[in-house]
Amino acid sequence: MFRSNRYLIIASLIGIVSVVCLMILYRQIALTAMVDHETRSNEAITELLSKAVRPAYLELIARGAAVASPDGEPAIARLHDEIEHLTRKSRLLKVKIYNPEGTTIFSSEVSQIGEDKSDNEGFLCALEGHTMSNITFRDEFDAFEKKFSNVNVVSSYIGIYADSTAAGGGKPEAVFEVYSDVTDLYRQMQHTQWLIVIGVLGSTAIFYLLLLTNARRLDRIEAARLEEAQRNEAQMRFQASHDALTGLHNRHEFERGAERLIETAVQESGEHALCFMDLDQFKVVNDTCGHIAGDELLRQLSVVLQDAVRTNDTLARLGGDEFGILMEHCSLRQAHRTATQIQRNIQEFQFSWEGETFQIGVSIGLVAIDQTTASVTELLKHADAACYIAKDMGRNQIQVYNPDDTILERRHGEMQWVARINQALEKNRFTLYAQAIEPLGNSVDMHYELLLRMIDEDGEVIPPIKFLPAAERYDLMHKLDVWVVERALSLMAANPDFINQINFISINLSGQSLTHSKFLNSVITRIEQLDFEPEKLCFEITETAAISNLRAATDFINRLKNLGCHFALDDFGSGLSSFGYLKNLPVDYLKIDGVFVKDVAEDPIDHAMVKSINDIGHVMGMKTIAEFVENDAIRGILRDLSVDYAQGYEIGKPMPFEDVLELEETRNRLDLASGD
Ligand SMILES: Nc1nc2c(ncn2[C@@H]2O[C@H](COP(=O)(O)OP(=O)(O)OP(=O)(O)O)[C@@H](O)[C@H]2O)c(=O)[nH]1
Ligand SMILES: [Mg+2]
Repeated sequence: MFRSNRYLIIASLIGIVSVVCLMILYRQIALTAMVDHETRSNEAITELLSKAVRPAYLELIARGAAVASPDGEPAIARLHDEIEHLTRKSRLLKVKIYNPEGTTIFSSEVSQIGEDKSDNEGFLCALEGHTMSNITFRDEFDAFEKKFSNVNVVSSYIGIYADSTAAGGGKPEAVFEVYSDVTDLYRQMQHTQWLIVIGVLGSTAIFYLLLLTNARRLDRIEAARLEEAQRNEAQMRFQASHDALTGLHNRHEFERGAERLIETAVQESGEHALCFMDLDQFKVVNDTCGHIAGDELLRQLSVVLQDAVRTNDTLARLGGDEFGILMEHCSLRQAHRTATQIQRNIQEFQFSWEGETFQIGVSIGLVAIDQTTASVTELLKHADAACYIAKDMGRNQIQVYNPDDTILERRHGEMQWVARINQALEKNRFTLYAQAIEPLGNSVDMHYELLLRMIDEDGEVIPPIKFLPAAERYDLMHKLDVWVVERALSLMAANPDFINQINFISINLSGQSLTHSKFLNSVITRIEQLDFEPEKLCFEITETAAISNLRAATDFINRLKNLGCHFALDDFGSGLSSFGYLKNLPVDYLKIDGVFVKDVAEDPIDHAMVKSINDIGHVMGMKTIAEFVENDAIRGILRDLSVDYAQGYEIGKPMPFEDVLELEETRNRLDLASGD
């Protein structure tokens, strides 16, 4: 029951009690008023009556005890007749007369004559000069010669004085007791009382009916509000523990579950397992069909996963394309079987979006939860490490965590590099090297590629091979790109003479930066701020980065090309390599991957590869650049194949940008001198 109803019941009870009390009060007041009114009426009638029969009652008083046997007493009979005659048309039913000593000297009911009333309260009151009245109900009442039944009578004791002016002064000469019939009055009063009761109760009932209707309405509103509040609370509780996209548990809930399992493993010596999954190449779906498609894939995969787990297992989306399962009371062997089944289910699942179909792979890391598990953080770190190995082994693999794994050591090493890269970025401990790219034909279009180096705490130069894998793995490439672009543009703006002498400067960009629209805008703004020719800038992107972010890459290239910048496709031929993609990438230069170039003199296959890449590039209107040109023989072959540019130790090793500036200056000076 709701509160307003409860209040209404209490109010009803109070209302009923109030009505009853009011009725009792009304009845009391009405009775008192009626008796008062009747008393005054009795006094008036008695005064007249006493005057009329004074000689008769005085005679009887004077005779005193002689009236002991009233039957047949003529004086009494006369008085009786006189009084009856006088009161015939009044409401007086009975009259009694007492002498001042309290003896009944007359009564219209003859049998009462002679009774002693000297100690009667009414009589004593009348002796004092006051009239006392009482109302009583009689089921039978003798009045003169008649008998009445069910009557209400008011009886009044009234003192009669010889001299009416002495009333209230001395003793009365007689006391009259008269009974008047108030049955009709009393009935009328009761009738009125019932009318009031009915009226009050009726209006109260209507009032309560209205209140009840309102209370019901209020209760309904209150119930709806309560229901909504409960629904909101349940929804909030759900949102706090579930992932909004898939409806699975979220990371927070998963970690709580893992904590519980670690505790039970200690207490009950139980064995549980954690399965960590990261989808393979999920980015491809996002990049080719958009994020909405990616989201839909995640949703559909959640259903596939849900079907594969037991009801008491906890399945959660841990973030991005990562999922986790807590397998309760499950050995590693059993967990491996489930993971294999999950992997099979995911592979069999085909995701279709706007005519394109994708087959998804998943890399899985498995870890046991037992007494040795130290904490949730460590557990997740191990699961992530095992998944990393699964990725490293070629993806779509299951790897059980083993602390002795050498790959884990490598990963640990990478983690340390992450800290060092961040520190170096903070302290600006990076520098740019430059390597020459020389034309192989008659052209004089010399240009340079800028290469990143880290300077360690002791001032040693660290080659990129040491820190780039960690930067790539832990999403730091974009930060490095931001640093490189800013530094390169500043150097170029600060050395206009050098820039004028060369064709352009190449800067490498990672796949991560291609998808950053903010980055693209900041590059454009910076080029405009520094006020140099965008034609002097060439961006190199790797074939793999461009293909796996095809849409973003094409957009990126087009916007900067509109400004005048050039683009080169780096390491072409080594990656996912499809000439088909090339048609979609509006680049100006094609850099033939060094792996084909370095053995081009000895290996006919490499020779054929270089030749076909070069031919295709030319057909598409691109210029070609061969990397890894390490000796003159290679340079000769490339020239024969009509490759446009060469880069490698034979042409020039990478050197600090400042050294290149100096070298160019010296060369210029020498050129000028020999010209003189
Ligand atoms: N559609 C969609 N994409 C997301 C969401 N959260 C993260 N991603 C994307 O998911 C991708 C996950 O990246 P990774 O797992 O590192 O890359 P991957 O392409 O799956 O490659 P590997 O895992 O290395 O095989 C990133 O591109 C994120 O932008 C999301 O809620 N919806
Ligand atoms: Mg992934």
